[in-house]
Amino acid sequence: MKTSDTDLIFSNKQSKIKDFAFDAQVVEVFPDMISRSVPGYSTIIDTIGRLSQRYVTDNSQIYDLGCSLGAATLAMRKGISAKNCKIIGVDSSSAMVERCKMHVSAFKGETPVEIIEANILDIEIKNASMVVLNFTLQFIAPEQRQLLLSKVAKGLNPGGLLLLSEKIAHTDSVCNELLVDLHHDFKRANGYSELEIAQKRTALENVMLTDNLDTHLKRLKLAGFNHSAPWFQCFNFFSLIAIK
Ligand code: GEK
Repeated sequence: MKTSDTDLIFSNKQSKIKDFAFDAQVVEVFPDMISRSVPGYSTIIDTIGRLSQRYVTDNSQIYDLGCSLGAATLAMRKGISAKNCKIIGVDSSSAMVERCKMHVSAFKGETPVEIIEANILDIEIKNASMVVLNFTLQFIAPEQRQLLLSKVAKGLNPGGLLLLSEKIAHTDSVCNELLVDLHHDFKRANGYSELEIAQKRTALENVMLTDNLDTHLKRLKLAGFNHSAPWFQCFNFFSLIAIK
């Protein structure tokens, strides 16, 4: 059923497709958009909550980088049993931050949450026991990615955890094509038309640049993580854990 929360952004033919932006129009339909577009999104959010129970330690900070409407923040606030912690959610979209603050304050929770409008490249990360980059690194310029991950590793306490979810490009072009097509099937099954799929793909072309799995694992190692592994894959969507 289509309601006012349904993502119809690319449903009409656009004469010129602009680069995708996290603006007020996207914020309005974001929960519908992400759940119909990202396979396994709810599993990943649930697992972030479960990991926070295991990894968040007393007197530490937790960062949700590119927090959008705060889904991961809220899952962690529910999962954390450690005392005297603080969750810091950061997003560079003012429309997202405004809506995220409203959304987070609608739920009760013991752990305090601060939602900040900032570029994650500019913020300081310190005394962290857990950091989440849930489908955000892919929007950062490729030449800045190593720097960002090194900053995250530096700000994590020993034993601290990074959860990194990304859309990934496979090096084998035949398999990559099949996995991209299976993802499009997933979107078709969730009610997106061929026109919507094609127009969104064009809008993302310049703003979402994907890496392959090997690049991600090498980058995590170089950043200073002692352990890393993918824990989730569906088609070309991955989620990795990395431990300092
Ligand atoms: C979730 N993690 O629901 N600094 C801060 N925020 C940024 C930057 C930046 N440089 N670049 C992009 N963003 C969320 C989903 S969405 C993924 C993350 C998607 C923000 C951007 O404004 C958007 O809110 C988010 O990163 C990416 O678990 O829509 O595919």
